[in-house]
Amino acid sequence: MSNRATLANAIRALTMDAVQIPNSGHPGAPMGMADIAEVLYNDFMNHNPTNPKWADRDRFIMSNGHGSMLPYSVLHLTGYDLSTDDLKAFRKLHSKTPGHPEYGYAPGIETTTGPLGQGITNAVGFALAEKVMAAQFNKDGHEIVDHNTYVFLGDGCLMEGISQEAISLAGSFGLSKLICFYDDNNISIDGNVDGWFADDTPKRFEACGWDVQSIDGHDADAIKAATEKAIASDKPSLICCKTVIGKGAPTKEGGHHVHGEALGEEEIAEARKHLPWPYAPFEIPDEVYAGWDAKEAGAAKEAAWNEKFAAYKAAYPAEAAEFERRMAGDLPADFEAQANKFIAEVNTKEESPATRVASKGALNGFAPLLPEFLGGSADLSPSNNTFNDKSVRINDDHGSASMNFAGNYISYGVREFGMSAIMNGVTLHGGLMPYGATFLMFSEYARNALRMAALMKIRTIFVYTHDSIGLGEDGPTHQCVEQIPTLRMIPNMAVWRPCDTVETAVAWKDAIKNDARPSVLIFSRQNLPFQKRDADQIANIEKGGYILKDTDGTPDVIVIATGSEVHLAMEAAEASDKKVRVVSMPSVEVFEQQDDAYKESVLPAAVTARVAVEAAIMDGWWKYVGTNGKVIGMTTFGESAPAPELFKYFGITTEAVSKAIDEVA
Ligand SMILES: Cc1ncc(C[n+]2csc(CCOP(=O)(O)OP(=O)(O)O)c2C)c(N)n1
Ligand SMILES: [Mg+2]
Repeated sequence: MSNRATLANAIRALTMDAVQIPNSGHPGAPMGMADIAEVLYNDFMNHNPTNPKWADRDRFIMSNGHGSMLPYSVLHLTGYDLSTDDLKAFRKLHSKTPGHPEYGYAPGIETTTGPLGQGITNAVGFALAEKVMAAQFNKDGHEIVDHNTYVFLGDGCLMEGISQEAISLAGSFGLSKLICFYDDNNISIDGNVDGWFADDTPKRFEACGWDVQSIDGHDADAIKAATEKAIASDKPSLICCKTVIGKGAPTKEGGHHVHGEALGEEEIAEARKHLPWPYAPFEIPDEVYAGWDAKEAGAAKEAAWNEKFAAYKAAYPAEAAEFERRMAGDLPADFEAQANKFIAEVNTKEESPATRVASKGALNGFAPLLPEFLGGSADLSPSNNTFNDKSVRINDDHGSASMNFAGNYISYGVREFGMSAIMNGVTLHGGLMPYGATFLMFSEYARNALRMAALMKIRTIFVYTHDSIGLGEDGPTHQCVEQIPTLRMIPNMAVWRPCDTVETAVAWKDAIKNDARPSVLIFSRQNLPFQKRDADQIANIEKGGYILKDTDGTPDVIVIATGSEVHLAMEAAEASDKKVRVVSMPSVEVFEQQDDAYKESVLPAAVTARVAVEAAIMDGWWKYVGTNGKVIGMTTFGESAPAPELFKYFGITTEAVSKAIDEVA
């Protein structure tokens, strides 16, 4: 059997050789953290390489995602379906080994990392999901949910502001099964970090309620002892590991160039002597593979869990079936029928509240169907209307620090980015469907987490209220103008801006149903009038855009509107002596996904006289109205005044739509 140093050197060798092929990548972090990875995987990780999705596996997250060759090496060595050829294809088009770890490529990669700070925040979501699933499903003598979340992170993750949001929440929640290893190498890209990162990191974490240990990150015994202590702790744990970046590269270790530059053939040759690693590139001796191989042990661990689960299933068959359904991400079998029934009920009520209120109504309709909902808000629950009749607080709002993890609602505090990246972690963990809210304006604070959800093709639901100048007196700091159009630009993201109660319920249904993309649901602060529709029109809302009001024969003009401007279009159409069709387009992206025949039926190419109206920056609408069309929208920031005055001041009125109709027709 190989000794620990040799096993760790296998990571170093695979890293330096893989990075050398494209002459691009980051050898420093994997070589520096190799000893930690060796101890963690060989002594602690509960995982099964032949079933990377085993429900109760420990999760591993490389938050310093530039060090991607570390997880790739470990996954290869422990026996995942990641071959030597896959490692040689590092950073090549469509390889399983992209520059940063991407969810859905190599098996065993739990989340996409690279944007620093988000991996640790995802990990808080994983650890939170573990606690919630355990509280919801475990029974006396049946601990079917019981796993740790392990994180590697670097100086960069800790410099990012989002890490403070994550650390603070993990401490408040007491996420005792979250164990982080900090690659304390004193180096980031610009050099030695003392000039820009002089924090007392242990004190910072201690202040947030974490257990902190400081060790030599190259001392296997110390790593092992610290990990044992961290596992036993009832707090989240940080293990500060003093390391040498690029350890093993004889002339380059410890310097900042090794962070993100290939070592070069000469240095690699010297490293082979220095480590020592007397083997050819990608040659791993059998005894080294044997030292790493986790297939047999992993299968045994999973088999033991399967037995546990079988006993649970015998005692609690309904709960076991729910657990399996939820971990698979499937909706209840009758969801579609129940959802449509609910939407029909909403339609018969013909109510005209603000869509943020309609959203609460939709949650009250859907939440009884979906015990997997994990709701929340970044300290705007009363404004966002996200706390619904089925909501049960996890964190108390009356001064108790104790947690009720069997609940389903979280006050995230004022942490929009943290909330969003935590929700992504919760989604990725499985078993829960997170939605979280803030004002639409503060989607800006969260934006990269939205992009990551879209990139990972995961179902995270981002709820945003107070969508435009329609919020009124809070003024231009809170009034969205560019947010709606720019959110629409994120690939694989559905953005919904419904105009009334029925569209709101359909938007929620669509977000719930689509498990391969995130959704943004945008709601108004102000009341919006109910629109009458027939059954076909209601069915067509799910197509993103549909004819809300039509005329006999070919229309003279088509007016396209969303959200709070739909009723302006309807009023102008009523008042016009022209044949005006009104198209409500609550989701441009979903409409774009329809077939050409449907799109042509809604927006016939022959009808070129077109107007679009939306209280936002107008740029996106020209593709539908053409250069001869008219767009009514915003060109500047808002102003501080009551909403009706603002709509008048900015010229977003029924009269303006009427005038535009006359100008284009
Ligand atoms: C949000 C974000 N900003 C910037 C970068 C670019 N970047 C990648 S690694 C890095 C420095 C990270 O330093 P550290 O975490 O200490 O990594 P080490 O050099 O020790 O491997 C930077 C700035 C990034 N990936 N994400
Ligand atoms: Mg560093």
